[in-house]
Amino acid sequence: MPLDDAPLLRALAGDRPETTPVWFMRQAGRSLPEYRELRVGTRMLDACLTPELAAEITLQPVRRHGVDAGIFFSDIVVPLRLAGVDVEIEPGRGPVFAEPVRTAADVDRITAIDPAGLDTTAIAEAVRLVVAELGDTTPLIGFAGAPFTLAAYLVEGGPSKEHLRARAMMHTDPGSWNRLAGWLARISCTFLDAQRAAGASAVQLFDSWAGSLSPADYRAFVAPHSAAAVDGIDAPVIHFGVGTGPFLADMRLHGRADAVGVDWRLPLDEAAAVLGPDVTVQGNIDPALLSAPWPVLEAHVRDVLARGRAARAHILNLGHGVPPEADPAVLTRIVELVHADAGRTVAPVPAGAHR
Ligand code: 1CP
Repeated sequence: MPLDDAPLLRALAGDRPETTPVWFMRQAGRSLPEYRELRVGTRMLDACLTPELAAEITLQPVRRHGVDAGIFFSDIVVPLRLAGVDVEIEPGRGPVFAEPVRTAADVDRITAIDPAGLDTTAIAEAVRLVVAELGDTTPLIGFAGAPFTLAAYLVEGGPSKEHLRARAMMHTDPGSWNRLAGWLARISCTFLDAQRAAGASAVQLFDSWAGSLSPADYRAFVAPHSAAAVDGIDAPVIHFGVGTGPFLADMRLHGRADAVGVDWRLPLDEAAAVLGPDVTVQGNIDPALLSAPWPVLEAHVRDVLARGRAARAHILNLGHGVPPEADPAVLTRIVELVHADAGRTVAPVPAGAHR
C-alpha cells in the first residue's frame, strides 16, 4: 500500500477512509514507562538531539498503541536551541530561557541570528531513522511551535498562565513584536522543512496558547506569522490551538491548513459548522475523561466520532496532549475502539443535530 493511501493522509486530503485515523498529541514520552526508562540520565533537549534516542522514542507509541501516525519526538524549542539560544527544559516545568526577549534591543539581538543557518543534521537523521522503520504503512507527522506560542515562552522567559508579556508587546511595541514573530516563523519553518525533507508526510503547527488572545489580536498580530511558518512547506498542514473557539475559522489560515485541531470545549459538529466544507477536523476527546470508567469514556469517544461525521473528514485525537499520569492501556483501548468503528458506512450527521 503506498503511503498516500494511509488513513491519516487520506483524511487530510478530505477523504473518509474505511476507519477514522487516530493518533494522540504527546503520545511519545511522559505517559510511557518504556520512555521514562530510556530517558534516565539524559536531559530532554539532549534526548531530542540524539538521533537514535529520538527515533526510538518516536516509535514506542506506534508499536504499543497501533496509532495511525507517529509524531516526531522533539520539542517546539529545539530549533531555538539549534539557533544558539540559551534554553533548557526543566523537568516538571517546561522551557526556560536564560535571557528573556523583552525590549527592542533584545529583539534586535535575537533576530540577528540567520534562521537559514540552523544545523538541522541531528533532526534530519532522527526523522530518516523513524521513516525507514515506519515503512510505507504509517506516516510520520513533523511539527513546530507557532510564533505566538514560542513567543509566549521567549518573552516571559518560561511557562506562564496568561502570557501577558508577549501580548503586551503587540501593543506597546508592535514593530518589535512583528520582527520577533516574523523571525520565529522563519525558525519554525526551517525546523518543519528539515523534517519534511527527511521524510515526514505531514506537519502540525502547535499554537497551544493562542486561546489567550482576543480574536482581533489573533487576526492582526498572530495569524499572518503562523501562515508564514508553514509557507512553502510541501506537505499537508494540521493547525492546532487550545481555546481557539472564538476565532476558529481564522485557524484555517485562509485555506493553508488542511486540518484544524479542536480542543475539548467545542463539539466537533459545531466546529465543522464554523470551519465549513473545505477542511478536515482533528480532535477532541477530553483528556480529563481518560481517567473515567471505561463505559463513560467509550460513550464519549463514540460521541466524538459521531460529531466528527459532520466535517468533510475527521482525525481522532485528544483535545490537548496526553496527561503524564494517563494509563497507556486506555489509549490502546481507544485505538481499538476507533478502528472497530465502521465510520465510513454511516451517513454524515448535519451540524447541530446532536444538541
Ligand atoms: O522530561 C520530559 O520528559 C519533558 C516533558 C516534555 C516532552 C516529552 C517536554 C517539555 N516536551 C516533550 C516532547 C514534545 N513537546 C513533543 C513530542 C512528543 C509527542 O507529542 O508525542 C511535542 C509535540 C511537544 C510540543 C510542545 N512543547 C508544545 C505543544 C504541544 C502542547 O502540549 O501544547 C508545548 C506547549 C511545549 C512546551 C513544553 N515542553 C515541555 C513542557 C512540559 C512544555 C509545556 C510547558 C507549559 O506548561 O507551559
